[in-house]
Formats: sequence, C-alpha cells, structure tokens
Amino acid sequence: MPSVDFHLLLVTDRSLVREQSLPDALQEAVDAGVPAIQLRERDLATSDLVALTRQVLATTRYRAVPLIINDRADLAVALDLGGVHLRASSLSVSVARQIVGPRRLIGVSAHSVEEAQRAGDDGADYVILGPIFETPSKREFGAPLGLAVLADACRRASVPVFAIGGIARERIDSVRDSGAFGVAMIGGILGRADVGAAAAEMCAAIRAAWPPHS
Ligand code: 3NM
Repeated sequence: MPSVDFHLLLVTDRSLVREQSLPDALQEAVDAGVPAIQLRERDLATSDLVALTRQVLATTRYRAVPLIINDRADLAVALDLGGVHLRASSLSVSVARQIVGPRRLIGVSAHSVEEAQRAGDDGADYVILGPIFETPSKREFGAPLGLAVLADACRRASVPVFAIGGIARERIDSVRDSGAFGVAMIGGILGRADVGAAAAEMCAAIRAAWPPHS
C-alpha cells in the first residue's frame, strides 16, 4: 500500500488564482512547503490538461511532492503521477487500482460517514470528507457536515480522513481534534493574493497541529 505521509493537500482551481498562472502559484506553494497537490481542473480538454500537468510536474518532481490528478487514472500512469482522485461519478476504486497499480495513491471524495467508510473498505488509500464548514462553493457540495460528522467518519473509516470545505488556519486544531488525519483546501491558499505567504502560514499551522515524527 502506498503511504499517506502528508497532512495538507492543496487542491487546485485555476479560476481562483489571481495575477499569475496556476503553475507559478503552485511553484510558490511547493517552495513554501506544501507537501501534496491534487490537480482538479475538470473543465480542461485532455490535451490542455496534459500540457498543464507537465508544467506542474516540473515543480512537484523537483521537490518530490506527490501530484494526484482528478479522475484520470490513464494520465496518472502515462505521466507517472503520484495518484488519482475519484468522485462518485469516476471509476470505481477497484477499476482505478487495476489501472494505477499498487504503488500510486487513490483518494476518494466522500460526503457522508457511510461514503467515507465504504471508500476505505473499497481499497482507497485515503478519503476527503466535506464540506465540513461553509465554503464559497457550497452550492456544489451541499450543506456543511460539521465537526461531529467528521469525528464519526474518522472513527469508522479504515483509512486516513482529510477534511475539506472552508478550511482556514484557525480551524485546523478543531479538525485535528475531531480525528482527521489532515486537511485539503483550495481557497485558503490559492484564493489569497500572496500564495507563497499563505502556503507558508498554512504549512506552519499544519506542522504545529501534526508535529513531524510525533
Ligand atoms: N470538495 P475551499 S468542498 C473541492 O465537500 C471541494 O467534497 C468539497 O474549497 C467536498 O478550501 C470543496 O476553498 C471546495 O473551501 C473546497
């Protein structure tokens, strides 16, 4: 099984990035210590997605940061990425595993305790549960689940659970105390004017919440 050795997953949305390209913003984030990236640019044509992924890889490879791509198990293999992230409408975990093999990560989006539990039972390496808090994209993701549901999911799921949706620095401790293995976020880093500074602040908060080697 591939190991999940990061507590912060930066999820991308290039429409949120101000005044620079997504690869440049991700370069700043990785330089500031972001340990894993999920490329979630679902509206791109495949040829454009491949070009973007190659650009981002130039940054992530250099720092040995896993790059996990939404849905595209084929590209995870062809471009030798760190893993693939699945949603309800994606490939099943077992089909994705056939494609990406045992060493690449498979993450799954869950929106309830039951989905989180099932993803672990199906063989995912980790689950992203959300939205935990209000998020600007709330209409797409539904009502916030809250910390009690997060805690229940963390107790029941057999794999690490990352909290997503409205994650900000001051919420990290409550998420950790609910049993989450880590957090996933977009706006807390990519929506900020200074992506590098935001990433550095967030990484410091993550290290404080989940001290290395503890
Ligand atoms: N997935 P922000 S919420 C991509 O609940 C995504 O599955 C969610 O953005 C889910 O960190 C979400 O800016 C948006 O709140 C996260």
